[in-house]
Parts: sequence; C-alpha cells; structure tokens
Amino acid sequence: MVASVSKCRVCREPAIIDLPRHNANFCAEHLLQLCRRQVEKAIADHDMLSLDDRILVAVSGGKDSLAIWDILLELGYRAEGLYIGLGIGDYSDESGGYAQRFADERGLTLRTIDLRGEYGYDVPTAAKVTKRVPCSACGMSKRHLFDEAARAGGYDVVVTGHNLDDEAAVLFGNALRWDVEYLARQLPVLPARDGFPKKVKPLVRLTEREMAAWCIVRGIDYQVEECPMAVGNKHLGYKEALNSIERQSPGSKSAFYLNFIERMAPILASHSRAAAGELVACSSCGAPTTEPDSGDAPVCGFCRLRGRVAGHDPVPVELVLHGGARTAYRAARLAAGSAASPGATADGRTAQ
Ligand code: Q46
Ligand code: ZN
Ligand code: ZN
Repeated sequence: MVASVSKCRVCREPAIIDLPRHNANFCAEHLLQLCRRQVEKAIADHDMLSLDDRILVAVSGGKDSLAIWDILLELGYRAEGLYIGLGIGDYSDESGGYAQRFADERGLTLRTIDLRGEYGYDVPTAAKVTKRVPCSACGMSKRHLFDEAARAGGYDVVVTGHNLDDEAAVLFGNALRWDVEYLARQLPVLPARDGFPKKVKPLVRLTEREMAAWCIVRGIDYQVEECPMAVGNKHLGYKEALNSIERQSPGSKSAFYLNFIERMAPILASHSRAAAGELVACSSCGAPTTEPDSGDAPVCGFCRLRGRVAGHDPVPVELVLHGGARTAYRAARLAAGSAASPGATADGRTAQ
C-alpha cells in the first residue's frame, strides 16, 4: 500500500497500492478492474472456461482460492466450492471457518470433505507414518479428492487458486533441475482426459500481493497464516529468491513465467509423457491410474496411501515438525492462546 499522495494511473484519484511491475499505482476501483482483466485474459488466452461450465473451485480458506471464487462469480461464471479438511490442527479448523463463512455470507454452495472422518487419516499422520514430507501426501490426497468430486458431481472443470508467485516458484524449481517432464506439464490448463477432469489456474497472471489486496478491498476475510507444514518447503525458498530478483528488477517474475508459457511450453509439449501413458481403473476406488508392471490388480496412489495410514492414531501437528518449525509453531499457538501440549494426542479435529 502507498502514501495517499500517489495517484491512480487510471483516474488520478488517491492510490491504495503501488505495483512496480506495472510501474503504476492504483485506486481500489482500478485495482479490482486490473485483477478482473488479468483473469479474463488468462481465461481467454488458454481457453480455460466457458459461461456454461459447471465449475468446482478448490477452496482452502486462503486469499487466492476465495479471491478466484469471488472473481469468477463477478464475471458471471457458475462456480461452487469444495473444501477438504486435512486435519492440520488449529490451522485446518480456522481455514475451514474462513471458507464456510465466505460461502454462507454469499449464499454459495460449499461442499466439504473431512479426510479423517471420511477416509480415516489426516495429513500429519500420513506424513509421520510414510516418513515423507507432509506436502507430498497432502498434495496427492487433494488432487485425488478434487478429481473424484468433479467426476461424481458432474463438474466440467476444477479451478485452483495457484497464482503467479506459486507458478513461478514451481517453474524455478523445475528449471533448477531441468526436469523436462515436469516443465512440459507446467501449464495453466490441463485438459480433461481418461477420467481426469479439466483443471485450470485463472490466477496465473496475478501475484500474491495483488490477491491479498483484492480480498482487502472486497472485504473478504481469509486465513492469513501459512500452513505450519509448509515451513522448510523448498518452494518458500524459491519464492524468496524470486522476490529478491523482482525487487531489483520489477517485472522479472511475470516475464520468467509468462514468457515460459508463451515461448518454451510449446517447444516442450512433445515431451509430455502424461499424454501418452495408458491408464486403467483403480481396483479399489475406480479412479484412473497407471497399470502396474507386476500384473497385480491396479491400485491408485491415494488408495495405497490410505491403506498404509488409515487406522493409525492421529499424530499432532507439532510432532511432525522439526527444529525451528516446531518452535515457530508453538510460539504461534501460544500467541493465539491455544498452545498444544507437547506429546498430546491429537483430537482428530475436522476441516483443513
Ligand atoms: S500441500 Fe503442504 Fe499445502 Fe498441504 S501440507 Fe500444507 S503446505 S496445505 S498448499
Ligand atoms: Zn483509479
Ligand atoms: Zn484408488
């Protein structure tokens, strides 16, 4: 946000935000206009959505997913929400509350899935039992459940709130390793195929800061805290690195990502193995999955994970965190007046 002496580039009224990558300041009204136009451009450039589509928005309770739901409704799309309760302690409880209040205040349909209540596990427990980073089990569970909900509910497309910062950070990580398979699939649209719904990211032209500003101007209350499981996540480091470059050279982040999509992605398209792989139905849940080499019945990654971790006693969030992350989590809980006692048994709270 900027001092009131700055003027909006469009109307010359006092500005509320400076956007160095546009080399301009904007008032509230014209910030909203800019955000809407960027979403419309992303949708049009990549043929993401049509007004007839039944859209399912993946809602986390954070600024991005609530903002894109809000923007799509403003633009006249038919969008409902799905919130998945991941069981990440107080963070999930609070996030679910923000999502539900957003929907209730606007009379919107928000579907909810409670991972522990309906599938017998939560993200901290899955991380502990599998000894893998929490985001791995979490991401896979979310993808599976959003796909399944879209299939079961007859939705045409799943919308996620990934923004420019998210996508640039993922691109940065993939480019650091020159992971051609991942680079080839890092597109703002994944078309429907073999039982998977179409998935789109209409916020790829907008930054985290712009989305936070959208929510503030529109009076949207959202989960401000980061997921405690994200501490130490490589993508946070990539975001910091890109932000440092952006401060030196405004516009670098969007050029890095948007020029990749325009210039490199078409060159890499032929490397996308995903388009070529044969898929079969999971013998347990029916979801599309790859055929096992062994000749065994096919079982998808989600069902394998669930089979391994369901039924384990819930593991409290802080027992999954290490070192500084655990200290930071305890401090945050103390500050919030809800310190979890070390070693306490989790209570299987619902919501994300
Ligand atoms: S993947 Fe990882 Fe997120 Fe899941 S564990 Fe938290 S940070 S919520 S987008
Ligand atoms: Zn203005
Ligand atoms: Zn399955």
